[in-house]
Amino acid sequence: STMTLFHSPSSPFVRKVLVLLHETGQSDRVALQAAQLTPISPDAGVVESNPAGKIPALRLADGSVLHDSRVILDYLDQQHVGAPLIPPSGSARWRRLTLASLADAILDAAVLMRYETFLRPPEKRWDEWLAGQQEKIERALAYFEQDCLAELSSHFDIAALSLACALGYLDLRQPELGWRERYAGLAAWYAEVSQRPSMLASMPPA
Ligand code: GSH
Repeated sequence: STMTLFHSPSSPFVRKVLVLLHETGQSDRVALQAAQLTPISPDAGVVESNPAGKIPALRLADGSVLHDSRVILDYLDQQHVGAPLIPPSGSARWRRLTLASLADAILDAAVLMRYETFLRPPEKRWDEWLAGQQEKIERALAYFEQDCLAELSSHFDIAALSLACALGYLDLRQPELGWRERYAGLAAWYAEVSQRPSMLASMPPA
């Protein structure tokens, strides 16, 4: 393979890259390099490639490095000849990228909450801040449920795969959230898309 992806099996942002690679038939082009990292224990190899110390980062054949996940997905979507997963132009492009951004916002909030509860010493936790992150997730889910079900079902592109990875991450880190009880449309949609080979192949370990 010609490219190297800094990778962790539980990172939902990495999963977006894996899903796009699978959906576009490019999985064989990328070697995975395991990285274990948190904001308080950075990975030296990752930091060398991405000063932000975050994954995913993708090293190309010429040694240059791309990050973050949005840039990597944009790049990889231009490296195959099938139907693009990011609309190349027009209002569809901005709409689908905005929905993908909202899915990423769910992930940003959920990853920050994970650090707050898993890394931060209990006596230093800040409940209002956690509640604020949870509200972002709830508002985004409600918006997807109320306004976007038809759009999501139309095709499995950048917007749909980003939300699918976000819902998968909520199942992993917030199993008690019970989002399916409040968002039946999303639950039905996710039941279907989570069975796609790309989603099954990239499932995080339990
Ligand atoms: N906006 C970034 C993207 O879309 O790639 C977010 C990536 C991100 O937050 N990655 C997490 C990470 O590397 C792992 S899921 N965290 C380490 C840190 O924040 O130092």
